[in-house]
Parts: sequence; structure tokens; C-alpha cells
Amino acid sequence: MAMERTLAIVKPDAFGRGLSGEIVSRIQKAGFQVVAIKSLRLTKKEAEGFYAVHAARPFFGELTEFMSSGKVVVLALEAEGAILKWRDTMGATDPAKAAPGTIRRDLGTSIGSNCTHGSDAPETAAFELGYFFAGYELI
Ligand code: 3AN
Repeated sequence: MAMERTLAIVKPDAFGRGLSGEIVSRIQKAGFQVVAIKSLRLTKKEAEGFYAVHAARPFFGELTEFMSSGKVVVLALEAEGAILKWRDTMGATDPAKAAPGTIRRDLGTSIGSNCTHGSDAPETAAFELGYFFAGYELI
């Protein structure tokens, strides 16, 4: 399998509940290299730019409101097959449907407040990593 990079976000629900450390620990135990990590708060506009692919979805307003409601942690993760591996580590979008032992199942509370985000394909990973990190931060 090829070495890949993906973008992970600890969402405002998890950050606000003090779960950032627990989630970063799970990321490292799962075997990811943390290439870069930082904390920030998105404006509504910045959240809309990040989720532009979801602009037509009925929950776009709710999603971008939520993602700009508090601080987040963004991480660039590296591993073999990192994109799928991180999605497996997070679990299904809806915590109630996520497999036992996944982050969303163990820590998420609803389909919106599901603790983490992960890129879903190589093209989105490239866009999302570039949205938050400059080239020099990803060396
Ligand atoms: P994933 O993050 O698992 O790729 P997507 O791409 O279907 O999930 O959805 C993007 C984000 O939008 C999810 N992380 C989730 O928190 C939020 N979301 C998805 N469906 C809903 C919904 N029905 N209501 C509110 N938020 C939703």
C-alpha cells in the first residue's frame, strides 16, 4: 500500500469536551505519523469554504455554523493507506451506526457532533491539507 497523507479535524464538540488529547492519543496508537498539528477557530466563511462540496446539502448551514462554533484541532496524518485507515479509525458518520472501538462510536453523540472529520479521497485530502497547512508546515 502507498504512503498517503490525510487531513483530520477534532471538531468543536470534541474540543469543547476536552477530548483532543484522547483523540490524538488514539491517532498515534493506530499508527499514524502526525506530520503537523495546530489549533484554530474557523470563521463561518472559512467553514463554508472548507465544506464547499456540501454547499447543496440541506445540513450545510447547520454544519458550517457548528464547525465555526468553537476551536478545532487540525492534523496532517501520514500512514500507509492513511485516507481509508483514518476513516476506519473514526467509524461511520453516525455514531450510532459506527463500529465498537471507533472514535465516533465511543465519543460521538450525534451525526453532527461526531467528534472528528477525515478526508474521503486523495483529491479531497490534497485540497483539505492545503486549506489548513502551508507547504513548509508539511515537510
Ligand atoms: P463524513 O464526515 O463521514 O465523510 P459526510 O461527508 O456525509 O460524512 O458529511 C460531512 C459532515 O456533515 C459529517 N462529518 C457530519 O458531521 C455532517 N453531517 C452529515 N449528515 C448530517 C446530517 N444529516 N445532519 C447534520 N450534519 C450532518
